[in-house]
Amino acid sequence: MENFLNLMYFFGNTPAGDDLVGITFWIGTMAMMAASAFFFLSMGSVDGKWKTSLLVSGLITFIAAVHYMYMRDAHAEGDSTTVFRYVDWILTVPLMCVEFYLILKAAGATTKHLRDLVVLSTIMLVTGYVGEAGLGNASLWGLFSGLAYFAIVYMIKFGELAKLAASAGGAVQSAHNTLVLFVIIGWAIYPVGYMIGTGDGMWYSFMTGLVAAENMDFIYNVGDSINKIGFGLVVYNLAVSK
Ligand SMILES: *C/C=C(C)/C=C/C=C(C)/C=C/C1=C(C)CCCC1(C)C
Repeated sequence: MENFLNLMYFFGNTPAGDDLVGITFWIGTMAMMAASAFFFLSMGSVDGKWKTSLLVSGLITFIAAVHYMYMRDAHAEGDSTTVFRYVDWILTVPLMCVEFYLILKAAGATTKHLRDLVVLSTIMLVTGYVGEAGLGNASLWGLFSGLAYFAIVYMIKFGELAKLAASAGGAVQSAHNTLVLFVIIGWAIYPVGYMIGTGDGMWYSFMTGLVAAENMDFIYNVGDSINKIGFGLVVYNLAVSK
């Protein structure tokens, strides 16, 4: 019993029933942990060429699980989660770029493609951090971030990577196309959360009128679960396809 209680302490205190953000940090931690175990354990049963892709899927959700524990505690203390959030993203989003590269490597993707994606995602996140942490005008820095986001979408949807995916065809092409959809639809959740969280006094303050600013973390948590676990499942699906 004592050990069980210690274990529960490790997972943290359960949040109050009406604390939606706290509950999603708590459930998010569990979901990311479960997904990591699934992706790591699946490595043993897939073709050798996909093992690294599954390893990366597991690392993405594992890194998020660890940051969710910190964010859950910070939230429970009433502290800001912004630094943990962006440290998580600066590690996991480049790993998502690695997934695009690994999937298309056999079709001719080069480390230059990977570098371009990583540079763009770093610009997207660093400029977003400046705006969200209040180090600069949130609207202006959010715009810079959005431009880098569009450049990423362009690269994978219309650029060379899209052409390589088309040349590969079959399961590789459809996995690439599904990941592209995650980036276009799933990643678009984040700028919405950002506008809600930073809307005060901005031209987009109507967003905060729709959903209160405190819900920014809730929106980010939903986005993370969809995107991080979703990305991993697309890769898993490719790895087990014939
Ligand atoms: C696992 C975490 C992921 C996939 C995080 C993705 C984050 C973004 C796509 C963030 C984008 C932003 C903008 C496009 C503009 C406003 C600032 C950001 C950083 C929220």
